[in-house]
Amino acid sequence: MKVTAKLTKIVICILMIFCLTSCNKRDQAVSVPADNKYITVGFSQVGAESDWRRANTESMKSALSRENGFELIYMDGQQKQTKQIMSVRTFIQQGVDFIVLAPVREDGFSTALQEAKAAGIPVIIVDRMVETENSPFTCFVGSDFRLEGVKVVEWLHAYAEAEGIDEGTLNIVNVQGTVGSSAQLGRGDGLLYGVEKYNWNLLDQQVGDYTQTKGKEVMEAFLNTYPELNVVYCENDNMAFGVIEAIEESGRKVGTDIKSGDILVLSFDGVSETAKNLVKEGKIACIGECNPHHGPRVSAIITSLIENRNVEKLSYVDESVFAFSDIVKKINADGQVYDIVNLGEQKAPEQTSENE
Ligand code: GYE
Repeated sequence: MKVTAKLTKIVICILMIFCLTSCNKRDQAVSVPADNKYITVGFSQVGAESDWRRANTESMKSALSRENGFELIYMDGQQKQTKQIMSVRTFIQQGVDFIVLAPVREDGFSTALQEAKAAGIPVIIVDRMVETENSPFTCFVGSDFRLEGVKVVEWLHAYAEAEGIDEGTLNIVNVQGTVGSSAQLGRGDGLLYGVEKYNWNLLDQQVGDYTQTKGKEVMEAFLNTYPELNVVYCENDNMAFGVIEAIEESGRKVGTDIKSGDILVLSFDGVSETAKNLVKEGKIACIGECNPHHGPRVSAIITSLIENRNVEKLSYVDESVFAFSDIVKKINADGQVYDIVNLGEQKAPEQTSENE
């Protein structure tokens, strides 16, 4: 027994020495204080407005955990830029090793980012972007929101063609995300590209701030003003949930049969089961997927920076397109072909009788 206890002590000592030397190696590369047991990361999150955001927060928290060697200081911006700027300043005062910022909008962060730069703290921008002029940051990882928009737009065009729907009869309203956020700017741009290319009628665009409640409010107003509307381009799934409620309460039908008077809903994210089930039912016709799992990506970036390895300035994640049926199998967006993932009821394979 005594021998086992001694051996255990020796193993613990070896492990401690190993840990200390590897921490020191990190210290040399990015000036993490030598007595720091963990890499401290201040993360300013946008808020908790959607299922996407909740999944993103979870991904960040689990990747940047103590178990993985991080001390995460998490701050919820409650969708307010002033709160996020305050968080960045607090992180600077606390002398964190890294700042991670998911900016609620693109403009308005330059002073705070210049202050972080002056303090020598690397800033990683996640999910949405900041405007690039005068806003210093180390690198960005997130989505190409315009491309997401173009994919959904190309799906709608291909669907209209496949169904023989005259595109001049498409009367679209846009339920927008938070104004000035990259997701709103990019997806909005994608829609305008489609409207111009295919001569669709864009009736109106109003802000729903990515929440179910506001999405519903905006849709109620649209339904009152535009009886001719037959397509809703909705800049996230949670707003789409509100949109669907509003349509159903108004007595109109949500669905994909535009010629028979259905209102067709398009959306973004595809993170929650609720959203995927709505696609299955045809209540959301198509979703441009938006990937929220940035935690492991951010931790890999931090590791690379610590080890003085090169990191890409801008990295965009791969995303696909979900639809209610396989009537459209592929689309071409910005010169690249994407397969459409059919979430609709799969037809059972045809039975073949053994006696045949
Ligand atoms: O689509 C939406 C959210 O920035 C990608 O923000 C994100 C968007 C996402 O709240 O649901």
